[in-house]
Amino acid sequence: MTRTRMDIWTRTDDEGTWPEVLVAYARAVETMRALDPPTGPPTDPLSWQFQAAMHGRATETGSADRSHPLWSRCQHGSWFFLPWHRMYLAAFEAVVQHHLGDDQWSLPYWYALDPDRPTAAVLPPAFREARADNALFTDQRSVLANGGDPLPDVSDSVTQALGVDVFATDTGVASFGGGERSQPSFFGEEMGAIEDTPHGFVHVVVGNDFDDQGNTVREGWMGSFFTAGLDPLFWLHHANLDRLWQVWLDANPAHRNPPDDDPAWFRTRFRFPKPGGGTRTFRVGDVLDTTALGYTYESVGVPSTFLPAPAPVPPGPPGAPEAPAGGGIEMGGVEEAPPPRPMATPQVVGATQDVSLAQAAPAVVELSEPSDLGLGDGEAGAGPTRVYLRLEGITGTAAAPAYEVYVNVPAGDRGGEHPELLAGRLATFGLAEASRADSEHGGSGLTKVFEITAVRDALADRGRWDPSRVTVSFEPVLPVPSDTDALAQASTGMARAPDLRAARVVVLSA
Ligand SMILES: [Cu+2]
Repeated sequence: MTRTRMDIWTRTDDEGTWPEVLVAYARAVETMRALDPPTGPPTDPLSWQFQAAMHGRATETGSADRSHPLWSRCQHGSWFFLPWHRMYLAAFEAVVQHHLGDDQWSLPYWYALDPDRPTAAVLPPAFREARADNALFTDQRSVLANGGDPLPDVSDSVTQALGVDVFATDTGVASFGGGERSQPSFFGEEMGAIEDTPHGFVHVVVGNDFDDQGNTVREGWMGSFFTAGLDPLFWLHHANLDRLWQVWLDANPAHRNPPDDDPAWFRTRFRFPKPGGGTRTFRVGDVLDTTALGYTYESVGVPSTFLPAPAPVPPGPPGAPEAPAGGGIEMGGVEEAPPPRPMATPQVVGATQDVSLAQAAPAVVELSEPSDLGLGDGEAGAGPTRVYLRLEGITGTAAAPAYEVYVNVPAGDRGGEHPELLAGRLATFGLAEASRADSEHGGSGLTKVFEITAVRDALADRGRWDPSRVTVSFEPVLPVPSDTDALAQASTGMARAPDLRAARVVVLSA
């Protein structure tokens, strides 16, 4: 029988009575914590700290602890991000079921940045009840999160992510799920749209406190790879990311997972402890259908803010009949979407090196050949040139939870006055880990790509596209808790000013 993972806010009533699924979850968390030794590393694979260590655990010097073969194995910055976390959740769900003696218990999800439901941007009440006997509460969270304030509304990033048309890419353009990699990657460097915001943003804002300038004043569990799984809320947040993968697949018939004949995707396997001893190995190809893993989601509806782009039409020889409207090709009664339009190989049309992203002045990218980037090509039938902004090698030790990235904001204006110039948001989860010299890629940092075709078009419509250069400005997203006294108390330590940099800011056309 297929189980349903429920939306935690639809299970929450006004009286604050805990839904049964959370009463059981809290019991399991207690049981699992009791399996951890009072000090020292965890030893029981079914314990709370061990489960969290599989995502990440830090050594004393702050590097990834791999002293156990199952530790520090999370996948970020690549197309393995979504499938690895799906496996991790399925294995965790089985552990909770085991402890509860209930094989029907299903992990609920928290849709923190629902464009249609701003009220759900608040932590569910059970996680905020500050009692010593509440296993779902921790003070290792931000004042904003535990205070019941809504997270800053960046829900349009969810809408934007759902509109990204490819799951993964090896050409440096924007993707939904992350960059293609031939090997598992703790920090694959190239984040997909879904991994950045909503995923990383929720991590940082739930975990860390910031002052009103965006300086980090306190770090909690959700803010770091090495501690995130210790927060019981982590699992509900990731259930939502897992759900959004299905929402993306359903949002447009042209959306699809990487092909199953790609062994680097389909056959890559990961191992997780299972109840009763031993481990269970999943291949990526085994987890592409949630019903095969025994669950579905209460809702996988696309937000009302999402306007599906018309399905792309594959190019045919001149004079060939056009593909049917709507992009569907009837084949034996089964609607089969055409493959996405083959994209021209992206070309670098401008780049600038070593840019501070924590400064007010915009970065300037001179375009190598003054270019309209294909404006007007639309009439020629080839489709307009698509334009991308790529931020490579983003490093730093401290940053605001996210930055809004704007293109060609007029001098003296703030980006917020020009929503049509917003390229997207860059969340800074994983920044410090990816910047360490002893990390997987020697501290080469994160990479984030935005498609800015619509921004280019908006500028051109106003006669403001500058063919010789693109300017890029970064404005911090500042979470401001209503309980300023609690924030002042939390921030007894030193405020760490953002030192975010990008090795290269690149404009691509395709
Ligand atoms: Cu995460």
